[in-house]
Formats: sequence, C-alpha cells, structure tokens
Amino acid sequence: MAENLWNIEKIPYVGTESLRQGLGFRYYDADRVVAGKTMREWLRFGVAYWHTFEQRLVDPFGEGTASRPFDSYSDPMDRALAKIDYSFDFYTTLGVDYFCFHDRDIAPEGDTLRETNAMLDKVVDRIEEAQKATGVKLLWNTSSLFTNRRFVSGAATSPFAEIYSYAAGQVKHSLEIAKRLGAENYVFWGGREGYENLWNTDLKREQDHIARFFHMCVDYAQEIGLDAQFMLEPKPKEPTSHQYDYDAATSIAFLQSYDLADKFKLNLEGNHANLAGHTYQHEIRVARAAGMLGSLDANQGDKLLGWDLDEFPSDLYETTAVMWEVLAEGSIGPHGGLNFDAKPRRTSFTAEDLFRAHIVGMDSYAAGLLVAARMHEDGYIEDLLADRYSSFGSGIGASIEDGTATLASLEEHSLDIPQADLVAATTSDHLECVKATINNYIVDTLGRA
Ligand code: XUL
Ligand code: CO
Repeated sequence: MAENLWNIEKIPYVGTESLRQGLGFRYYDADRVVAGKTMREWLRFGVAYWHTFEQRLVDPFGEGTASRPFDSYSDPMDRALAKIDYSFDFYTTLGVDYFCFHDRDIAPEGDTLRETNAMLDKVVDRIEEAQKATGVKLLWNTSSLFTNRRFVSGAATSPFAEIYSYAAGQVKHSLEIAKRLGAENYVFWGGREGYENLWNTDLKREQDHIARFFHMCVDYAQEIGLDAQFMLEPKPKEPTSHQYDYDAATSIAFLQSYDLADKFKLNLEGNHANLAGHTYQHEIRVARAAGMLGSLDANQGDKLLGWDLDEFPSDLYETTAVMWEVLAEGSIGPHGGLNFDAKPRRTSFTAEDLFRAHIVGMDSYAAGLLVAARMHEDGYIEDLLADRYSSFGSGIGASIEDGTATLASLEEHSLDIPQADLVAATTSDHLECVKATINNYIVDTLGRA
C-alpha cells in the first residue's frame, strides 16, 4: 500500500490548549475510555466514499471547485483504482476504522450489467487487498439505484418492469460484494423510491413491489450466508417530492406491515431528520423505542438553506443529544457507526479541507460523547424523567400501566375530583432551566476536557 499520498502526517490528538482548530484533534482521543468503552468503540467513525472522493463540490448554480490529488488521471478505470489507494491512505492518516460506498462510486459503468460487474469486481479486488493491508473495515455498502437515467422513475418502485429487474440484478451483485468485503451492515436508501405526482402513481402497487424486492434481498442474503445488518435510510423528499421512507416512524410502519421488521433496522441521518421537520434526536428516539436503531449518517443541515446540504457536523448541542441517546442505548446499534455522509462547503475546496472537515466532525462527536457521558453519570435527565412520570408508580397510575384499569375504573376514580386538585396534579417542567442545564453541561464539561 502506497503511503502519504496526501502529503499529510497522521492526524494527532493535540488536546485543548489552542483555541484555533488545525490538523489535530482537540477531543477525539481514540483510546480514551469514556463510560466504560474507548472513544473509538463508541463512535466507530466511517468515511463516505461518495462525498470524500467523488464529490466535486458543485451546487445548482456552479461547477465543482474541488481540487483533489487524483484529478490528473484521465482513464476512468485507472482513476478508479488509484482512488482506492488514496482512500485507504486517507482513512489511516485520519485514523478512522470504517468506510462506506455505493457500487457506482467506486467503478465506472459499462454498457451492460455484465460489463459493469466485471469492472466493479476489479476495483473490489483492490479494496480487498487494501482492507487486508490496513485493517480498515466496511461499515456498509449500498447500491446506487438513482443516479443513472434509467432510474428516472425509481428502481424497485419504478412503473417499468425492465428497470425493476435490472435493479434487482444490480443489488444481487452488491450483496455478493458485501459478503466478500465483510460488510457489517447493508443500506437501502430509496434514492428515487417515491413519487413526483400522485395522479399518475399507484402508491399501493409500488409499495407492494418494493416490499417484494426487500424480501428477495433477505432471501438472497440467507442463501449466500451474508449476515450484514440490513437497514433502511429514511428521507422525506429530495430527489422526489415524496419519498416512501419519509421518516423513522413511516419506515418502521412500512417494515412492520410487510413482515420485514425483524430483518431491518434504520440508518438515520441528521439532515434528513430536519427535512422531515424533526430533530435528529427525535428520529433516533423513535427508532430506539421500536428497537430499530441501526446506524447513523452524521451530518447537519443549515437553517437558512432548505435542502439536503450534508454539512459536516459541528453543532455541539446536536452531537450531545445524539450521543446521549447512544449512551442510553448502549451502542449506536448492533453494528452501527457514525458515517460522515457529509461534504465540505464549496468554498472549502482544497484536499486538506477534507481532513479539516472530518476532524471537525469527529471532534464534535467526541465532545458530544464527553458531555453526554457526564450527564448520564449525574443522572440529570434520568432523575428528571423519573420525577415527571412518578404518578404512574403507584395508585391509579400503576393500574393504568399494569393493564388493570378500565374506562369504568378511571371514571369512578375521577368523577368527584375538583378542578383545583386536578390542576394541582400537574407541575411545571421548568423547561427553560432544562435547556440551560444542558448548556451548562456542555460549557463545563468541555471547559475541563
Ligand atoms: C442521500 C443519502 C445517501 C445514502 C446512501 O441523501 O443520504 O447518500 O446515505 O445512499
Ligand atoms: Co445518508
């Protein structure tokens, strides 16, 4: 394996002395033990191949600005192979243990699926060698069933049977690659699985089709002995005006109604949560409540720009909330990690900015972990919740929770209670102080880190 292709030294942990962020971690200290596990074990960072090595930093009004060390390769296959070397050197220089990719990120397409698969396999050979040489692992792979124009109206929900069939063949090969590279998870993001307009869409038929598609995938994984955790990745809109996997709750209901809930978990993304009108914490909490937390695509949006910006996470309030949920759960998911489904802004165009952006993302999550661990240690939220729901611990509340209450018993209990006593049974939550206390935990914990 060629080394130092990016001309950047291994990123060190430098601590918090300097306030100016550079090419070093302030908070992410991989082997530091926090709440019983190392930071590396809690966070399981992954690099998203499509953004970090493919993204040219285009926006709807302008061409790409990215400057990358592999730009000089003109032959698509030479370039694809060289990029694998660059990517593994990137992972080891940064110190991340995982990566994620779509089939179409890593190799060019031929004219037929057979030709495409042959090219893909050559690149996968190179990945397999690089994984062996470096120990870097595949958090998940996936199939791009949305980029090519044949997927204009979806893949497993396309109204065109030829396209559905092609997508199935494409995914079959991706599952074989997952098996070969030891993928810990396998993701299905419904790229164009949704509709532009309901008048020309048979919604029920399309949902039946995609459910059938997932059952075929489950069957094939079993057939080839692939034990990667399958995950759906919810997103409400963009590219289609309505995506079927709208949010965590919608995706869970879909999986339950098509008998797929025990085969899938969810891969949740911060910016997607916001597009659905939710916080990232909300999506994670909903998945946790259903036992469906699988993995996390770590990124954030921008309140002033309404689309899926995929910015690197830097919002400490959000990383604290996410890591609070993860600590409460015990892990990100059975095999989950924090995949940076994120790209630098168009104005951060140097190759070095790729490192800087990942460092900020990793530090923001390491900081969130430190704060959340302190909150759990103090039991602040746990105490607050115990107090807020304490009336369900005995008397009429206990009868509701243990299932012995009926409408009649509750009516009997309530008939003669005066309004003043009912009002007295409610207490203020002092919500502003709750928010300020979380601020205090952030400021104090990071001040001492
Ligand atoms: C798109 C998105 C995808 C998935 C994988 O918004 O998040 O990159 O993570 O297909
Ligand atoms: Co994503």
